[in-house]
Amino acid sequence: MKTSNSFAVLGSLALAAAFATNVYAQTTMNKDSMPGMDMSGMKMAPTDKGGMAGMNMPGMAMGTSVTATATDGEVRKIDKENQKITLKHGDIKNLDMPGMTMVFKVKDAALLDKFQVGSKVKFKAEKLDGAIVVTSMEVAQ
Ligand SMILES: [Cu+2]
Repeated sequence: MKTSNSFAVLGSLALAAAFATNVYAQTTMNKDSMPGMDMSGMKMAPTDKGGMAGMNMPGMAMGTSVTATATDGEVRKIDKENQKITLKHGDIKNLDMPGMTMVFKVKDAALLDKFQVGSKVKFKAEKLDGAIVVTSMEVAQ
């Protein structure tokens, strides 16, 4: 009983945090803030043990800049006409999505010019208007 209650609370907090993430990510996309982004993304992971720690996260996150976490991926297919890319990706923490291969929309078609099938990339994906969109991507070193 107790457990399922706190899960429900954690779940809605995680949702609220994810929503805030989307809003912030659109306004803070410059590369300089990447180290900060990674940190806040990790703190927000709703899978951490410990309910108390989980309760504190959204408040902490709101004080700093909350953004999408950079995710590792590999390009499987590029569809410039439809502004889509197929990526084999690792866990996308800000979307609470496990690793898989899937098609993403890209925010800007020009983003696709830098990559080829087989490129190893670091990318950020966010939910915009119900669709999961790659908002930034760069070749992984
Ligand atoms: Cu996926």
